[in-house]
Amino acid sequence: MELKVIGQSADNTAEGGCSASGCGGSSDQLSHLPDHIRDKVHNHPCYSEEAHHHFARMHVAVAPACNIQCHYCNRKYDCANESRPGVVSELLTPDQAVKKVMAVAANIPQMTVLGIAGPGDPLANPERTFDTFRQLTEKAPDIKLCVSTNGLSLPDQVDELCKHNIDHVTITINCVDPDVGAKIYPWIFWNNRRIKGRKGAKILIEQQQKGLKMLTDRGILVKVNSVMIPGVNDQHLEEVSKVVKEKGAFLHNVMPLIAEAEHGTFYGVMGQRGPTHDELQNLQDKCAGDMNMMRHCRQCRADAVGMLGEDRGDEFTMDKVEVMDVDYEQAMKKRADYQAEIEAKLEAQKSSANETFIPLTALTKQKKETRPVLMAVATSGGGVINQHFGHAKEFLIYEASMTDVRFIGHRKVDLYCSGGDTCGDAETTLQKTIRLLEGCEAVLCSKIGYEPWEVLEESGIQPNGEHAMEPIEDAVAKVYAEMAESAQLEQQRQADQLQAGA
Ligand code: CLF
Ligand code: SF4
Repeated sequence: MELKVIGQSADNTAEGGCSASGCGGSSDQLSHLPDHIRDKVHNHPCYSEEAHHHFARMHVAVAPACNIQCHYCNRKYDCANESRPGVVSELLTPDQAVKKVMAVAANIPQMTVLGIAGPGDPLANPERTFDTFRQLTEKAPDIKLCVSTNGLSLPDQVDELCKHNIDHVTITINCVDPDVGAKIYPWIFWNNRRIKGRKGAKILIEQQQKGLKMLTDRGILVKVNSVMIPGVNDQHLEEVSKVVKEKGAFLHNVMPLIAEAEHGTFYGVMGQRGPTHDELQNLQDKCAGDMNMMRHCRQCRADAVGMLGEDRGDEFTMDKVEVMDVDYEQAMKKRADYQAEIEAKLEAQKSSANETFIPLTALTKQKKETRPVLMAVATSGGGVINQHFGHAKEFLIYEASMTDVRFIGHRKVDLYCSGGDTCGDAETTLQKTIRLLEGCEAVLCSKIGYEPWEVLEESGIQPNGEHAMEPIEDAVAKVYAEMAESAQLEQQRQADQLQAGA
């Protein structure tokens, strides 16, 4: 039976809401939502943190043009609104996109959402975007439709979005102050003219805010993405969070700037840095006071396919899709059964968890005040610890304390072990992984080799393979309780105090 572990103030949900575990909806957080909203988010991997462990999304790259310029974007690369830098492998026509969606849906039963997120701005390519949505509404009615935009032409497109039953819209809003905007957007293209600097930023901001209000007035769920750019808008994003919340946005996703010189972006070339893990988490925590925060975003490519954090795009290139024989009626039935099975499993877990609610404090006899601890978790999905340390492409990061276990983000790492040929590089890659896990005191995985075990221990990170196949939050809570029992956390706290005093 699954053990549901809660903290001392777990019934104090008013304080936390989504922010209690830091994200746009774990199971408990969805329960306070009205039914019609819960229906929209419960299997959307971006709008629900829990759903991202179980359901997949895909993007189709049908929208090449853009009507603004962001300093973090190079047209050659995916739209940074919803992506990480990386060329789109194939630009698709709407007909090709529809074929691809149906092929993916037939082969990945967890796929619930189709998003259009670039490589330019979907609403700057309205014919291609809406042709794709129109065809999919008819041919694949079981798939949720989602779109992401910079917002410039959003107010003009709201009616069309409603017509196609688009229930989820993301707007990238990096500022509500044109002076800040002028540092992010060199120009916009508006009424057939290029408008530069503050004037252009002001128009963009007005359009974004107007579009946001129009959507929420119509009951469409809006997620706001913001790119955190240290020294440019980092101090300003709390204000953005307040403003968009007031206008009814459902979720705020503060993402780190990705800027490398080799991407050829203005920020990359100028050496503008992105935020550190701590800076990002601090800002997300500050914004969480006002808003539901998304912390599990993977800054996907505009042609991403699969669960968040995995990319199965190579399995569905157009040459492969063209020769796939898809019986969508049959596939739709299979998908419905598969997804019902996942839902039933989650429901069963929730009710058994409700019966066995155990406060975190009950897991430890340690009564002294203990400090919070960061732990890294290796998982390949399903909400359980089920991945070998050496096979993890990313680690989920959880913060455990005596009052809570909360998901706070993920960190991408290079593969430690990818087979014999790369063994010569193993040490370097392992060291890199350890650097990325900075701040974490334990790593939970299904298995781990002897060598990385030793190196992790030497680096002050305790490897733990004892909780394979257990639900993540339960396992994290148990490991925390063990650390508290062994007085490890208290001793460390005293050492920290001594050091601070020295
Ligand atoms: Fe795609 Fe975006 Fe829809 Fe999700 S992604 S259009 S809302 S279906 Fe999700 Fe990817 Fe983050 Fe976007 S993890 S980049 S938030
Ligand atoms: Fe690039 Fe997207 Fe910005 Fe357009 S909106 S410039 S495609 S990041």
